[in-house]
Amino acid sequence: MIHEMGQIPVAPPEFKSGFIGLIGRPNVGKSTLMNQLVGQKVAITSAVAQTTRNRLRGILTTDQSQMIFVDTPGIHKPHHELAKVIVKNAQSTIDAVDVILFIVDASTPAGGGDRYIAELLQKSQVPVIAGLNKIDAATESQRDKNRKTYQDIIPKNWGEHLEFSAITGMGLEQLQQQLTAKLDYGPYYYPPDLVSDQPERLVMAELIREQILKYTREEIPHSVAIVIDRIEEQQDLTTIMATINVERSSQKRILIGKKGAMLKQIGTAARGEMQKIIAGKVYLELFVRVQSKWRESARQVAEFGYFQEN
Ligand SMILES: Nc1nc2c(ncn2[C@@H]2O[C@H](COP(=O)(O)OP(=O)(O)OP(=O)(O)O)[C@@H](O)[C@H]2O)c(=O)[nH]1
Ligand SMILES: [Mg+2]
Repeated sequence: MIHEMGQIPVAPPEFKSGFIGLIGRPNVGKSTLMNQLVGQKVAITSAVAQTTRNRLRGILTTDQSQMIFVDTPGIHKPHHELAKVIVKNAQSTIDAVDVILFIVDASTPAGGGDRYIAELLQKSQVPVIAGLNKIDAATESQRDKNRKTYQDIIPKNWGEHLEFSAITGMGLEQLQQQLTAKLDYGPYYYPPDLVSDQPERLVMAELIREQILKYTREEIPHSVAIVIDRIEEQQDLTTIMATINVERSSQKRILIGKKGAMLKQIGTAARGEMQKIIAGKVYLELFVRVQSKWRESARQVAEFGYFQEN
């Protein structure tokens, strides 16, 4: 049965669907979990906190359900305009979804950041499931100790918390069951074969940013904004031109590296990732430009594609 739109089928009776917000402090593994659940790399991930800057959707469709995961930036205390916008977007997700998965890191004890978010979630009417991620990264006795600290901040009316590993996949089947149980009957919101609704430009920009997160240190990962200037598609070759904006000329020097070595390394790695999702070859050209203190400027933050989404 095909809907008039041509792509979205009519859901069978008792089909469940809905939006599931992935909420937690930075670096707990929200994006890694979303990728694992939908079975594809939809969001970039890294060991650096504050990797995710945009709300991203990853879609998992089975015969019985369609779960739309909304990955959000880690909620933290914002120190500049960029952080203010991205944290607001994470917070406004809370009331815009059907279920929330509150994710914490089982390999460390609960901290002030987790407590703050737990309190925020308690004020909302949306049902919450709490999940302890990274259980592979702690010994059993560490896990026991940390679990107690999380039980102190997780309200009893959220029900039993779940434990899993986004990396190994341990516990994820049960997580999926619990999430589906919380969803109502509903339609297909997206065609069944779609895993992400991100525009191509954003995907390309994120793949470049991912390599910068991997190869640079300290303030640089946080100081970059990627703008895709042009995408040209010929038969077997896609040409992509992008500008990496940084805040200081010292950062530009580091990003370019000795005789351009760093930029080349980043470009080669990003191109490899791009070729995994684009059929055919990619030619990637990167420019680095200094935009002094762009993260402090509301105008420039918006110009680079970060704006309030509700
Ligand atoms: N050992 C282990 N590491 C994990 C697990 N899940 C995520 N990680 C690692 O934790 C780091 C952060 O993961 P992300 O998925 O980027 O975390 P995030 O919550 O999306 O972070 P922000 O976007 O900054 O809010 C990465 O180095 C991941 O590989 C897990 O289950 N086990
Ligand atoms: Mg993330």
